[in-house]
Amino acid sequence: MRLSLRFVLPLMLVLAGIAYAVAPMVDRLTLSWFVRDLDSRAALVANTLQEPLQEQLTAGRKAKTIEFFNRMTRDERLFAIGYCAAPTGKALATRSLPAEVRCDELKRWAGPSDHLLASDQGPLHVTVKRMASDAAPEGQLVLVQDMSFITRRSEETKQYLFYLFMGLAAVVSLITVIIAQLSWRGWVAGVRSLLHGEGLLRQPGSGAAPDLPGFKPIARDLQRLIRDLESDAHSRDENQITWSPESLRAILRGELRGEDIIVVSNREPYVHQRRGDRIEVQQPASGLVTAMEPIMRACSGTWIAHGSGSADRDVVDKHDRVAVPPQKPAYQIRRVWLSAEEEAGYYYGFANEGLWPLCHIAHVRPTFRSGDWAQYVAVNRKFAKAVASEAKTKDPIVLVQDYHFALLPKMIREELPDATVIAFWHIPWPNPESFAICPWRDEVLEGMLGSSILGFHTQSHCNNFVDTVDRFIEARVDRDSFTVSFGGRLTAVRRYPISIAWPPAAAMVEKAVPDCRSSIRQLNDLPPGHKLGVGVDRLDYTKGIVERFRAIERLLELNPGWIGRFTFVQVAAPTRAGIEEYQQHEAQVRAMATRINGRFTRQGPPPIVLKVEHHEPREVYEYFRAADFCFVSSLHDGMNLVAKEFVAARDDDCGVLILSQFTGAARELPEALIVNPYDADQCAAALHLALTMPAEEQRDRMRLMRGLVAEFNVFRWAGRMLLDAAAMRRRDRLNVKTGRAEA
Ligand code: GDG
Repeated sequence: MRLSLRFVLPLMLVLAGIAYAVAPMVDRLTLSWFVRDLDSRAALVANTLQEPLQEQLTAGRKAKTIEFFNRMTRDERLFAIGYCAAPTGKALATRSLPAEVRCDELKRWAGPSDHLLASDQGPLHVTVKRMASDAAPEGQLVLVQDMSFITRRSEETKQYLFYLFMGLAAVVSLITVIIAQLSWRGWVAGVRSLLHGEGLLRQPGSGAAPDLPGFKPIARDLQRLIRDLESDAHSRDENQITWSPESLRAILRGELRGEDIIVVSNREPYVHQRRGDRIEVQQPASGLVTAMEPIMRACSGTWIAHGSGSADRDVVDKHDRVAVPPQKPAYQIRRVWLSAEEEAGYYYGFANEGLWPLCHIAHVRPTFRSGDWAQYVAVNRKFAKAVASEAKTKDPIVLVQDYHFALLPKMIREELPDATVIAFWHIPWPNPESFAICPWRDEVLEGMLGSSILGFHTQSHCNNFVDTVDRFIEARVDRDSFTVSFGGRLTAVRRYPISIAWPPAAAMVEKAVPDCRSSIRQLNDLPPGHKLGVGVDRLDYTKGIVERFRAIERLLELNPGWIGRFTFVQVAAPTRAGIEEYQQHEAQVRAMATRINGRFTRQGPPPIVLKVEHHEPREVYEYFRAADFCFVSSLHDGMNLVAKEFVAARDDDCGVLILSQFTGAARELPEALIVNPYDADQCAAALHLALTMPAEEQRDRMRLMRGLVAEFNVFRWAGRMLLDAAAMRRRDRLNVKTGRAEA
């Protein structure tokens, strides 16, 4: 309305001005037309009068002539008629002949443009025609015509003109306003669609956004620009933050305003075990737990996990919840109970005999059984129900962890359509050909695409996932934005390299490095100054422990001088012992250590000490601090946190990290000695290099690695995901709002 007034009023004024300026021109033009008409009319009248007038004059009937003239002037336009027999004397005329028209001054009206006479009666037109006869050779007829009708008509014309321009203004304004309104709405709809990231690019799930082809060429660029600006803003924000539990809490408060956060994982962060009549609390050996635990301490949500400890049921409340950490409770664990069959099918079967080898290129064949799959589906459903029952709001943020819960994102969405589901896949994602082995390939992919955000450690895992989706299911993949649109929903596939808490907990590093060196050597019957290497892993075939031992064997073959002067301690936490492949692997690792020790032990300590038992984190750190090097030889590893923990443990800036090129960590820690674990000679050379590396070089390398881990710590990992989730929630809310406004 405001727009219309702003536009219409000036337009009307302009047109009125034009009408005002044009009117005199039109006046002049019509006047000249009318004068021409009057001239020819006068000629006609004169011709008509000629004969009867001559007759009257010849007969000398003056009175009759005047009467004849009077009759003629009954015509409303013929105002007066007169006859001058000679240039002197009085005219024989009607009474209406103006006094200015005199016989002695007829020349005044003779010119072609001198016909006008202003009088009290209005404007008059005077025509003088020669009308000679024998009796009056200089006779002249005077015709005076009334011109007031011209003035009347001119006034009427001016009025019509004015109305015409006003009408024109109204019509032009109306058309312009309609066009402006239509195109404004079109723009608004178009820009709205662009901002929604919908419509113009025809993304499914966009609702009925209008298809405006004119916008298409710019839509992609605009979207990219918005994304770039967003990610620029993010990375600026990210870099400006010192990532710590406090900053993470501040983000949760500021960006998510204390929203409901739920974590779901198979493994629980604290396990209650019965030892005789005592209950012990254990922290499991798990990279996922290592990463998520400090996050949960920072944001105090609910962690839903399988209650696997022998005393777990004894310590929960009636809702199956227990507050942890035991010394200083900061968040809740909600335990989900699984039967032996469920655990066998879901955990040991589908997850660890199927998906785990499927996703790792470690040359162990995946085994898929339909019974395992059924349990996997049922347990995922059970956890989805647990999420729904733990949710305090209808739109919680749910962080789904790992390959045990590929179906959970979709199931959560069925229970809580407004939830923001962030799924993180802690292990690699294989290429499409490898993944195609899985008989429930499509169901797994569709389950994962229930996530709002799907995270992997590296870009190549993201690429593999997107390629797999593109190959096997009917989804729209956008490689610019790295999003997948499936079933009317969008999943952002993002790289979030995981890390560890920084700085490490004070308790982990409180014992001085020299003390750690001596106590660990003492503990393992090694002489002081004895060279020590460590490996810390779950006893898993993907960790390359066999290849590690082969490299040690090769080192001793190539450099026998190290025999008796160097020992490698392998801390191997038992894991998935119910699976035959793991039992065989453990047997193989044990046998190999025994064989190598048999081959290379002289009088001194053995080259390999194998500790197949669980260690507390503090003990693990003591090993890290005591060692000259740490060897991570995974055959394939999503990230590998041991590498980062070793770096974090070395606040003395000493120690060498030997790191497999097949870990995600190798992309972040190039200052490590990067090796191919399948190449025993290369690994042996790296071992030798590590054992002989000057302290200065160790320090230079270690400082760079510590800088990276400090900067890209686990709080940043979680913070980035949560910031992305917050941005996504803001965008969704805006879309809902603008969608409503459109309706
Ligand atoms: C998966 C991915 C990814 C080991 N032994 C003991 C023990 N550990 C701790 C280590 C470390 C953790 O376990 C192992 O973490 P990793 O990252 O090396 O490996 P996964 O368990 O396979 O983890 C992996 C990770 O998820 C996170 O996303 O990095 O790629 O495979 O923290 O110190 N801890 C205790 N006792 C032990 O005996 N307490």
